[in-house]
Amino acid sequence: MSSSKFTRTLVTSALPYANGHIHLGHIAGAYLPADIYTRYKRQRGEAVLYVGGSDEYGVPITLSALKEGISPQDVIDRYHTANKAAFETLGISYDIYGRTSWDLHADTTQKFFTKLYDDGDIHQEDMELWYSEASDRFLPDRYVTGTCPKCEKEGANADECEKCGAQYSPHDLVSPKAAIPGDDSSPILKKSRHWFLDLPKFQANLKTWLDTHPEWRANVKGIAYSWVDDLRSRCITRDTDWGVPIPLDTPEAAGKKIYVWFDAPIGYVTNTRQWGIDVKGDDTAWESWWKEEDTRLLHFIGKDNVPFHAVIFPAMLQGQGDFIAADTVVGNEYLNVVNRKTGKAEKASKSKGNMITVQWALEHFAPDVLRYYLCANAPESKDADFDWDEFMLRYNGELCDVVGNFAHRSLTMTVKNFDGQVPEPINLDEEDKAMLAAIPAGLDAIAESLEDFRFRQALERFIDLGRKANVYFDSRAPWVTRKTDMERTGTTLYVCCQVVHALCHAMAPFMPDGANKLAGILNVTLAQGGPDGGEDGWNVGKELLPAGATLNKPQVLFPKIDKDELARLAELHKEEEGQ
Ligand code: B3M
Ligand code: ZN
Repeated sequence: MSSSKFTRTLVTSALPYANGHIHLGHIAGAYLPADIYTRYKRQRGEAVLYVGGSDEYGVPITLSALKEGISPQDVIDRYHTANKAAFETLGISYDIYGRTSWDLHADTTQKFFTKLYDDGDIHQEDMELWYSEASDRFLPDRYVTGTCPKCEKEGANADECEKCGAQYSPHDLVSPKAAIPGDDSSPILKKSRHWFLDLPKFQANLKTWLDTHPEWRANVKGIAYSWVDDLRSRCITRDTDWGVPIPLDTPEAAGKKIYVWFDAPIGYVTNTRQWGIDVKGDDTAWESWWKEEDTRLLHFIGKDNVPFHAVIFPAMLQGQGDFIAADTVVGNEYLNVVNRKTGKAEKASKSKGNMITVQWALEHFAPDVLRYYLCANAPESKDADFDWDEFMLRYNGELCDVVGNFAHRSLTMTVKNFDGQVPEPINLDEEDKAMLAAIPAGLDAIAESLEDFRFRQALERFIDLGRKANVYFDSRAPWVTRKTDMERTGTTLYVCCQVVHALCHAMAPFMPDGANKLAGILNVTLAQGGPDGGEDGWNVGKELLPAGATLNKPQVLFPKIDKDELARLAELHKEEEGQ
């Protein structure tokens, strides 16, 4: 295990824009893997802190506000509240879910900026930018559209064309027009002072740091190296009134703000700070998480955010002088959606109406159901497809039929025939011993996959332990031996109860609701852990329940999804969320 030189782990998940509802693709990529990892670490008794929150600045938010005729604050309040609730219901167990609109965040961001500025890592330049005389304002990014200089299609963005994929300088956009409600005038180019982060200064150190991490996923390394090899200064300010103010007392900085991609990752620091204030009553508590070499910093993100987490933010951290660097950036690919009519996978997009929001999914499915499929089918090393039918088949056929069914038949037979108690084992034979030996081996194998961020494999290994248990159960046939040999039946069910107990602990990071239910039936406690660490509760799964331990009334852990109901919901989704 590579985590030995570390005594605490700081886990971050990308901060979703508070400009729309999070959807299942986001969950499969940046949130569920981070949550499973964090829950696992807590269970191990390792000190771990999981920070997340909303990303609340940037042009898309002001544009939404303009379109709806409401304030940017209204937009972020709406989506921050909705997304925070969706994460909670799904069991994404943040220690804090913060907001970049907090005053504390402006303070943290400005400190970052000032340190870089004072050290000469930020310089200023005058740029020529589109300006609307009609609205008396600069038109950043998506506030301008025009004709693509390459394919000549209309409706191209200021610096890229979504139709042909071309990227160009805003000056090359043909027939530019303002793209804000009530203003489609032709803008002029006007001079504006901006601030740039001198990324080339950090190039050598970034390269050395990347070289120390050959173990990263290939997709992340590839993108990171291609950026580091071609580093340019980046503009980190914008002509907008929605953002963190530039901490410079010059007339040129007035009315401008820091660019959202500069402040957003600093949100991780802010949210750690706020956590320290809330939980420890101490505004220095965050520092050990960001400045001490024995902290392991991990970022969980979607592929499109790799350059910011593997190059730009690391440079910003380096420039602070006393911050640690990330140990791993876990970047995920995309979750496409299979069209039920054509059977073909399509990119999830708002315009296709095939995005499944977490909010909608949770109205119709239990959190464990979604967590199971999204982990079993996570886009770890390549894109994955969300397929409604496969979703049902895998959940029903694996989690319900293998693990749920094994636990249920073992526990109901035990409770019914042995007075609600774990029976006494008499004469364990080779088959019993082999099954008992599979428990520590199985838990170790799952742990190994989790330590390596192979969440799909970890879940497969969990199901494999259930498969072995079913083979054992069928071979011992306690429903037959019950009629002739109660001793043999008791021994079999003793072994089965031990596997159920192990499955309960191993299930907890993936399907916390099922694990809690099962722990209640078994009368055992699952380790909670947290930022201060605790006892190792993972290996408790390897310990044996004593004969005579009392069991509570079994209940179905994972109810099956009905085929017709699934078809109805897939249709309903199209009506309610599709376009
Ligand atoms: N809000 C983009 C996204 O949601 C951006 C991530 C910020 S992470 C610091 O994918
Ligand atoms: Zn084009």
